[in-house]
Amino acid sequence: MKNNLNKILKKGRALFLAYDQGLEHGPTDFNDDNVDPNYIIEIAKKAKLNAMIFQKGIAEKYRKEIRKSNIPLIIKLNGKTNLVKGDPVSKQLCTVREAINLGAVAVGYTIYIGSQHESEMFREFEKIQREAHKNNLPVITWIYPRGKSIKGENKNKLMAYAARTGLELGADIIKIKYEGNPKELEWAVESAGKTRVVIAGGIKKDKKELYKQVKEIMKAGCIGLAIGRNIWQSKNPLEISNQLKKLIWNN
Ligand code: FBP
Repeated sequence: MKNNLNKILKKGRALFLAYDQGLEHGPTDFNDDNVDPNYIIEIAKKAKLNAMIFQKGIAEKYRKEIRKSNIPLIIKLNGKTNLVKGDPVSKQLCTVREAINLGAVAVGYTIYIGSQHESEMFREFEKIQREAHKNNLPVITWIYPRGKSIKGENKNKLMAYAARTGLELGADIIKIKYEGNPKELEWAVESAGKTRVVIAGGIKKDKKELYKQVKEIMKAGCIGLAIGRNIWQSKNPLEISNQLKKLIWNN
């Protein structure tokens, strides 16, 4: 595959702005400002972030504004609401071809390892990965251990399983959650081999706590973050973005 990762990485590192929470959690994550996709596009543009991550609907409706921002677009190809209970499954909502036509330079896909529906997502991902690579598009895979069968498992230990799954399935970048143990995260990065690792932000935390975690994340060998709420729920998203950039690139 021709390496198009340079379109979304800078000096091998990344700060991606995630904004698919409207589907995943509902508008409960939003206020009057950040409910508007234009607010997110402006943050990405002003803070010169590596890329923005949207679902197909936002990519379509805000196409003009996204193009004008000159910030690379990553389209998330699957998704789900949190209204359905039980073991999660996230199915494809947009094709690789549609994503390319909407201007995406990379695509994203979530897999819930441990879910009883894991194999359905594996099957779908396998086709997406092949088509994306045929078109020189990097694939970012959100890998979150979920479901009844992982109850009681050590979340820190599962980071490495998630990371390794990404390598085995052919992801270019995997996005995992940091569970707080730096040594286990280092092992996860090692387990991911040549697949790069970025970390999700999670619910909005105190700035100091966030910066401390990012230092640990970078020290463990991750290439950066794919983060949403901690930036766009902040009263000062540009200040947070600039500080995160310092921690990612000056480390
Ligand atoms: P945040 O930084 O806001 O946590 O976003 C990261 C992310 O992976 C989003 O892309 C996604 O919508 C959300 O987390 C899913 O989180 P969860 O499945 O834990 O509710």
